[in-house]
Amino acid sequence: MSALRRNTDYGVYLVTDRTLCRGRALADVVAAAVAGGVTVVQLREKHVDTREFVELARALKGLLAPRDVPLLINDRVDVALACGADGVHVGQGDMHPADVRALLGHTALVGLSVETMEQVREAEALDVDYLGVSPVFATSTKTDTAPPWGLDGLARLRVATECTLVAIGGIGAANAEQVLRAGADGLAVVSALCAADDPQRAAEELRGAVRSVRGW
Ligand code: TZP
Ligand code: MG
Repeated sequence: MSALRRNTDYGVYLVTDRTLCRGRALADVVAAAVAGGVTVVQLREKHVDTREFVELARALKGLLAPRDVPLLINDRVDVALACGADGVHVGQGDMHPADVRALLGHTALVGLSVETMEQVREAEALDVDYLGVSPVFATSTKTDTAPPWGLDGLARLRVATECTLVAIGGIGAANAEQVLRAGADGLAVVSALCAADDPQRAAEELRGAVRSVRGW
């Protein structure tokens, strides 16, 4: 297993959404959030043409590489390859994780969203680095989701699998510790960072929750 796959800390995982950045440049929001302690960034673009997606990805990779923060691309293996990203995150309807792995190779990060226990069982047989527990809570950022796992569902998942669990959906400073105590290894957030008045401070708060639950 690669050093990247062994060492990546999913503690504070920023998933981007330019529409929530309130007119600020995505790179500025990401840079501030990273300064506050974001450990992984996923570029998620739903309504952009491919050329612009690659340009955005390349710019973010240039920003993140010197800071040693891995960049994942949502859905698109071709975009990840073009920009030299560290990995790809896919959902259940996207390219199969085995095909993503075959295309990206064994050093890359591959994440998969799971919405049911059956999907978790299937995922355990796959060579993925983490499962996105989606959604933990209902969220207005993404409305076409499966029913939320809730803290109880997350806690059940924690005892049912040894996979790395990254919780997503409705997470912010107010509930971060609860989500971690229920068993999440990491917190994936969109609006709590992209739409924050002060993304650096918001990231610091999430990082503080991770530190306090992990005991360091
Ligand atoms: N997948 C499941 S919920 C979600 C995604 C991309 C959006 C989470 O957004 P927020 O603003 O952190 O609730
Ligand atoms: Mg997807």
